[in-house]
Amino acid sequence: MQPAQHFKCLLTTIESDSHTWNLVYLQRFIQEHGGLAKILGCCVSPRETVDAIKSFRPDLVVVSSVNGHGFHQGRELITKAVQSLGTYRPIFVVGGKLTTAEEDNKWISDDLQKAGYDKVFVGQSAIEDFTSFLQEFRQQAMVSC
Ligand code: B12
Repeated sequence: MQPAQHFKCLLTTIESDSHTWNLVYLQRFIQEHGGLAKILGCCVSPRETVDAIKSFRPDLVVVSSVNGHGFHQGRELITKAVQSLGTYRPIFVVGGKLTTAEEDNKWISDDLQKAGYDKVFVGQSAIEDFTSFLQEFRQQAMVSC
């Protein structure tokens, strides 16, 4: 049986990334935490993500990438989204293996948050931190509906 769905989530990736199991894993994970999660697919352009946000109107946008280009293309994506979305602004998070070096994680997190992401989930604690984030997100969604 599906758990109740308290928020809508769009699950997307960057243009170069063809990995898919990360998306499937996150979809199930978000569902278990009370979200309706729609996967856009692999190798998604910023334009496709922005168009899907406009039509699907999610509460949460999750960008997942593991091929090592997530920092640069994830940055491009949030820049485009901020420019294109106007006053409608869902929560944006990004995570996975965003570069090829674990030691980049601190500075890329800071940079991506400056560029517009609300949260960045990288490194060993990514799923644990995302769990706490989703629990809080779900609580807020239940209060506001
Ligand atoms: C399977 C696989 C492939 C398959 C993908 C098939 C498919 N349909 O998905 C194929 C063979 C196609 C492939 C291709 C490539 N791959 Co590959 N691939 C893998 C592999 C072996 C497993 C990935 C996987 O499915 N894991 C299972 C899922 C569930 O786990 P995950 O992806 O790690 O995601 C977890 C976390 O990262 C995290 N997470 C991910 N996103 C997010 C987002 C948020 C918000 C949060 C909270 C957490 C989170 O949560 C997930 C669950 O724990 C990994 C190595 C490995 N053992 O991880 C390499 C790996 C991801 N691939 C890699 C590379 C380099 C490539 C290629 C460039 C290889 C090449 N030279 O062609 C291409 C790139 C293709 C492209 N254009 O993107 C590198 C990436 C390097 C990096 N980032 O440091 C890895 C890490 C291998 C390595 N050690 O070098 N790959």
